[in-house]
Amino acid sequence: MSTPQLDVYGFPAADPKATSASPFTTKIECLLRLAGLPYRMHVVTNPGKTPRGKLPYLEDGTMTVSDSEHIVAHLKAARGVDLDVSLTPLERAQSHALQRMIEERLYWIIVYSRWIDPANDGAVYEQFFGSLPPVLRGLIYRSALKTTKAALHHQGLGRHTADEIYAFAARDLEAISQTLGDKPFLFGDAPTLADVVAFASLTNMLRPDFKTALRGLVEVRPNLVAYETRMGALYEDGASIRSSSQ
Ligand SMILES: N[C@@H](CCC(=O)N[C@@H](CS)C(=O)NCC(=O)O)C(=O)O
Repeated sequence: MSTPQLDVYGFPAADPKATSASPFTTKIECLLRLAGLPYRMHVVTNPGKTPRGKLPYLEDGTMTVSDSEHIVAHLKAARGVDLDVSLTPLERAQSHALQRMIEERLYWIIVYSRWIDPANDGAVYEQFFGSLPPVLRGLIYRSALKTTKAALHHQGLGRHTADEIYAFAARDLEAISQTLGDKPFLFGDAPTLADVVAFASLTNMLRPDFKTALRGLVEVRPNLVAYETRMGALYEDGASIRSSSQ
């Protein structure tokens, strides 16, 4: 029996020079590319119609796997993808802590910087909803903005000032920068899952055309800028294994 095709469902890029606007979608694409596993990409714009209301999700034959963390576990169990084989137990623990910081805190700061920061007023409207018919655009944008504001409020970040939020980001970015030091990748000479996760967020801070203080906070840390370029080259090298669903 032949191995089933992998189908990834995720958000599109906000602009042509960027990866998916969703760090979690970028993470799965990057992991598959580093692992050399061909996949078919399905661009989805309405996460409300997905199995758990979030992107990305993966179809592997008859199995549907939602949430990037479950997808990583599935790819390890079903396809033998494990970028962390050579990490020590201590490095695995450090990698886990870094990933949670990036995905559970920095992620929300990216969301804040795009949707709420007054510097970006209107940018999300154009970049995420610009392709919708004009009658629907305003309606869907206002509903998504309301949901995003509520999510940031409940998460807690939305209760702070912009200066406080970007000060949180600076500390998180400094932690990544110090962990990286002058090594090519976070845990040495080869990329691991933590690099995939860090790249997915850093590239989303540097590349898309949002006026965000986050870009400046990355740019003052030259090792992070060079690292994003290094990971970006690996990501691009794997582009040929992606096919489009259209
Ligand atoms: N823990 C999830 C987070 C996924 C997530 O937050 N996805 C966002 C896009 S970056 C999403 O689908 N948001 C749509 C919504 O909440 O309505 C994962 O790792 O996949």
